[in-house]
Amino acid sequence: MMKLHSIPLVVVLAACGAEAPDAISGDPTAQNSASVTGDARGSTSTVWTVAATSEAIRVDFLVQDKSGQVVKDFADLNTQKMHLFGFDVNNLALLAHSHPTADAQGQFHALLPIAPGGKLGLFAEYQVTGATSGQIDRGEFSSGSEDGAAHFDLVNRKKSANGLTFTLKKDQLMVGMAMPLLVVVTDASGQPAALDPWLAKGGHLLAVQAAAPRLYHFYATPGSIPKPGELSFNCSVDKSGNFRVFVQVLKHGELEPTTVFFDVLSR
Ligand SMILES: [Cu+2]
Repeated sequence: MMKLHSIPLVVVLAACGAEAPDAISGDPTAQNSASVTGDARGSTSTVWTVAATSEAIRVDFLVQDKSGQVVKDFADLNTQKMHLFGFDVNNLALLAHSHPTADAQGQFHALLPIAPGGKLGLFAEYQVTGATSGQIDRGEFSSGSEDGAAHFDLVNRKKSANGLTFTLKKDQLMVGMAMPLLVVVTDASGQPAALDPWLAKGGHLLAVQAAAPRLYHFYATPGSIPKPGELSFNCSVDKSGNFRVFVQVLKHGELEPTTVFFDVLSR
């Protein structure tokens, strides 16, 4: 049993596309976990129960419909029923991208690392069976300390990780217009990297702005890869300003994705 310690708590929840999430403050000393029902702007909403231990953040959540019934029937969305993303809201680090499964009651469970910046942003992406598209719900958990704001670096266009080099060749984001972000991935010898599809796509791109009010998720479909090692993401955003975009690809023969990020300006 991990030791729980008392920390201030704020849980915020809103459906995807919400302009400004409503903040709900908990009593900072009475408890270290809270269950808060969000303002359901979509047809369903996510109810988060978040608790901090000294080593991790325990996240339990479920999806409910407008009448409060727990939703248990999900369609496959990029091969998975549920995608959970965790961000450090203050310094915009991607802490987790996992695929929890639901228990018999329809509750999903996950353990996430503690956000060094003190605030954890949570996103659940799913598609209810029968719905025409997926949706992303947001939650936020604060451990009280507020350390570090994201520093956006609009200059560095080359990043290396796991023996792969990522070069951002096109980065012209525009509000209300789909624009390609082009990423070239090469291996240690400078040749186009051998990549496998991951979650049914050639690559995944996650985009957030400061404080991660919303998560955008774009794909490079395998059939749209222009050349080996090239990933073109058709990105459409509805806000101007700095974005941090996380590129996730699966190196050939590996099981876990390699992730890098770039900072880009949306005009
Ligand atoms: Cu996922």
